[in-house]
Amino acid sequence: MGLFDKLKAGLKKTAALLRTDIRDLFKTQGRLVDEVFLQELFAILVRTDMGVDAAQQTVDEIRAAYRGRVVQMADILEVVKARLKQLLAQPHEPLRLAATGPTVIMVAGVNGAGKTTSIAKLARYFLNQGKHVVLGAADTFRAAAVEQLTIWAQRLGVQIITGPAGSDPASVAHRAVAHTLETQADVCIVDTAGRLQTQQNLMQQLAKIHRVLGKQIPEAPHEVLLVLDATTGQNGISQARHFTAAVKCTGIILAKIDGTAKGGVVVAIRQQVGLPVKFVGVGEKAEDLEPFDASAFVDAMFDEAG
Ligand SMILES: Nc1nc2c(ncn2[C@@H]2O[C@H](COP(=O)(O)OP(=O)(O)OP(=O)(O)O)[C@@H](O)[C@H]2O)c(=O)[nH]1
Ligand SMILES: [Mg+2]
Repeated sequence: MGLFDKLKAGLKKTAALLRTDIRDLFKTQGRLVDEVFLQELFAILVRTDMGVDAAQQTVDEIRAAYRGRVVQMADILEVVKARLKQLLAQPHEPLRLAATGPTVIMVAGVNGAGKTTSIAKLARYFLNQGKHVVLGAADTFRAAAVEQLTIWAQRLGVQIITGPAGSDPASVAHRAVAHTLETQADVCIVDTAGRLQTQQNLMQQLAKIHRVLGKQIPEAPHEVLLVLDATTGQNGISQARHFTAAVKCTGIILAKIDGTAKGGVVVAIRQQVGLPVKFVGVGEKAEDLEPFDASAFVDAMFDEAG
């Protein structure tokens, strides 16, 4: 499957809902743009979870362009897509890699968001580029978490550094980077816990891991990727605020976009969280990770709406 096809498959639920909704809007050939039409369109856009603000801006633009005129579906889609692409625009930022020596990536997010799976996907992404990858299983809170990452490491054929359950996660992270340096691997990806006894403990732990990595390699971690679960909708926005308060996150991986019809949430996230979306997760397999591209994303969302 090509990149766009995979994205399309990932956004199938969102596109299907939009397709039905937008077709309903145009039951007759063409439609008069009046306040009733604009309200209906607003409701459709809000249902994608893009946020009231983005939906309002889009509807305002359509009102300004077409009020009192009869339009076809294609006219409306063109304006909606252009506006969303504009709202999603971000500096083209691929992952920041170390200029020399290994790149260290720390991955954070609430429990169940998709961290461990996303790490496997990132590992696959780097392996595809011929890079050597080391994983650090610094989620020592749950024994099953280490097991899960170990299974991925075996499947992908990459090295993994673990510690006993309950041991200091920062020490696991430290050993993972040490191993990366020793073996001259290219990338070290560090998994972290999504839940501890308290939220405060979790945030302190993340901050400590971050500090330890920075002591080993001055620029590390080169990326701190926050994994958000698209199926929890705009919850992700408040999660992002909590995490960025504890560690400086550098980008978002929006996981499980395939599990929701509310793919528009990426717009709300982009608008309200000052972080670039670097990847979207489109399934449970290691290859189900797509670099984020605003234009392709919007096209896939509205695929076949016309
Ligand atoms: N459909 C789909 N499922 C996903 C995706 N990413 C992760 N999952 C699933 O979501 C569930 C949780 O993923 P994990 O990677 O274990 O999440 P985590 O953040 O590491 O969870 P904790 O370690 O408990 O904090 C698993 O069943 C994954 O297979 C995705 O992009 N699409
Ligand atoms: Mg995990």
